[in-house]
This record gives sequence, structure tokens and C-alpha cells, in this order.
Amino acid sequence: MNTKKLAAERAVEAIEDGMTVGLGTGSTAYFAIEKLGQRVKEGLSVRAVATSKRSEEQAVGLGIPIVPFSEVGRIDITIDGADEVDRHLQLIKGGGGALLREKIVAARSDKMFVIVGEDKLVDTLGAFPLPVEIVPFAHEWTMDALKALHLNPELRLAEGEPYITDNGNYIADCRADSIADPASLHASLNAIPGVVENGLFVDMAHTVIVGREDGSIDTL
Ligand code: ABF
Repeated sequence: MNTKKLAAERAVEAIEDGMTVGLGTGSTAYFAIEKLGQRVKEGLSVRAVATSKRSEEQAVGLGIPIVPFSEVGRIDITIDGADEVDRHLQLIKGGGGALLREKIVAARSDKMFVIVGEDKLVDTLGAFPLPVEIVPFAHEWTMDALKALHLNPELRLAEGEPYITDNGNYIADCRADSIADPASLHASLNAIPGVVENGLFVDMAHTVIVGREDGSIDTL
């Protein structure tokens, strides 16, 4: 069962004519963009902003109108994936490296629909390494500050070189193991000079749509 596709296609049912839509990033968001493209071909009229270059390219290829951010006030619905979701709908995102743009777009959205397969549900966040976007300048010092929080940061690499985000920054993947208080860790991380943003999405998800192996769909 493709649990990602199941959740993604259900979320796209919530999109109505005339809406402005935020397009997420990742393999689950991919299915949502495909489905939205199909609905646009069938006559649905929407406009969209994208959280990554790859999602934008996919949308353009499907005929989904992408508009400049300067032309958008509020976004009606953003549909995006996640790496972990807890029972309070707190999230870890950013495994795909697009957390900063994802958070900017989510913060401007009336509703954020998170789409996941059931394997992403956890009791406590933290088994998935928490991505933290940091500026390249003096990144060694920023890594030291993350170490001081006992987060065991590792600089993400791509082909042996630092992975570069769409914003020209680096990603430090942090191993907290168990995040008891996501709001507090979020604040501590973003207080470090050199940290641009972190992958904890606290109180941002409006609805989580979960695709299950048995073919059912839950809405949290
Ligand atoms: C994006 O894609 C990210 O925030 C998250 O890291 C990732 C989820 O991956 P996938 O949908 O490919 O499992 O939503």
C-alpha cells in the first residue's frame, strides 16, 4: 500500500476553486502535486507557491500556475510532508533540506495539512535527526553551540562536501534522541547566532492526514 499517496490525494480533495496553495517538498508532497496537477487539468483554478525549486519545477511541468511571493497575501492551504509527527501534532521536518522555506510558507498559511504514512507517527519526537539550518560563516562555532546543547550535531554532506540548501546555507543534523519539550528546544536553537531555523514545527500543523497500510486514512 502506498500510504504516502493515500494521504496526499486525500489532502488535495480539500483544495477549492480560487484558492492559493502552498506546495510542500519531498516524496509525499510529490504525490499531492501530481494530484493537484490532475485537478488543474480538469478545470480547477488555483495559484500556488512552492517550498523548493524541485516542487516548483514539478508544478510548472503539470501546468499549476506558480505566482511570485510578492503577489500573495495569505495562503489558504499548504500541503506538506513531515519526518516525524507526535500525538500533539508537533513535527520534525527538514530531512529533505527545505525546512526554512517550508516554515516560511507554513507560517503564512491559514491551514497546514501534513501528509504522512503511518510510519511517521511517534510518541515522542527525536528519533529522527533534527535538521537545523545554519549559515556557512563561522559554522564551526555554531556547531559548537549545538554541541553545548548535547545535540551531537553532524554537518550534512553531499558527495563529501557540505550540503547546500536552496538558501545557500548548511544543515546540521542533530541527534536529541528524545525531545521532551519541542517548544523549549525550538526557542533555544533559534537563539543561537548562526542558526537560521530549525526543523521543529511547533503548533503549526492544522490537520495531519495519515495513510495506513490497510488502506484506511486517519485525520488527526
Ligand atoms: C518534507 O519532506 C520535509 O520537511 C520532510 O523532511 C520530508 C518528508 O519526506 P517524505 O515525504 O519524502 O517522506 O516535507
